[in-house]
Amino acid sequence: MKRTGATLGLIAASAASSLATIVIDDFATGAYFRSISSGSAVESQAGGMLGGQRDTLLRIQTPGANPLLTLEMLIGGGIQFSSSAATVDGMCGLQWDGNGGAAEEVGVVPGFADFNDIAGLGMSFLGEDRFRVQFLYADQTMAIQMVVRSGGIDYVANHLYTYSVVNDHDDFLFSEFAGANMGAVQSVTVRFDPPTSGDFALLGVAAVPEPGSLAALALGALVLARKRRSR
Ligand SMILES: [Ca+2]
Ligand SMILES: [Ca+2]
Repeated sequence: MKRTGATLGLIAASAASSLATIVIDDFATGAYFRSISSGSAVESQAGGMLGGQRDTLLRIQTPGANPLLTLEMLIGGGIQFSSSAATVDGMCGLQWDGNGGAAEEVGVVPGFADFNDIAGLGMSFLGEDRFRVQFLYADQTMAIQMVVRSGGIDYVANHLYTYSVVNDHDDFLFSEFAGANMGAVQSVTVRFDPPTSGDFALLGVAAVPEPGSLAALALGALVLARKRRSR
């Protein structure tokens, strides 16, 4: 069994290294801590994430009694959104646009103002086929909106996500952003909107290649391992 695991691991590792996963943010840099009891906060942190900075948005939607929302990023521990009061309804957003500034959008949909006139990330994701939002946990079903900006236009996809197992993830296929030029992406934005008292933590956001080839390799390894064991 030990040998099987090692074989699988080796094959998976070599396959992974030949496929191009682009880490957008693994929350290893750009430490952050912010609590609000009213309104919203839009801020920017510098670090080794894609584009060299991340924008954060924290907003109280319905305050309830004694509202307190916190967004905290501990180095190596992911980023955590927490509602300290059971009656507060909030949301948060993360944006990578390669621009050191951040501003809040005024409108119906809470979010970031777009910097229409900048190249932004100028990023090509042509070697990948989906964005992966990696969760550490989430205590309630939440709405997740992902926005890809290219050619000065926002392409939007909406999910309703229910966390199920440890280290679960939610994938946004590029096909959900029909019309977006994934070869020249200006910015990537994710908005998390949990219901009242919702908490969640993220381990990372990445653009990953189509997993078919990796799955085929893993299956091959399994078949090989079974043959060995049956001898
Ligand atoms: Ca909410
Ligand atoms: Ca920015």
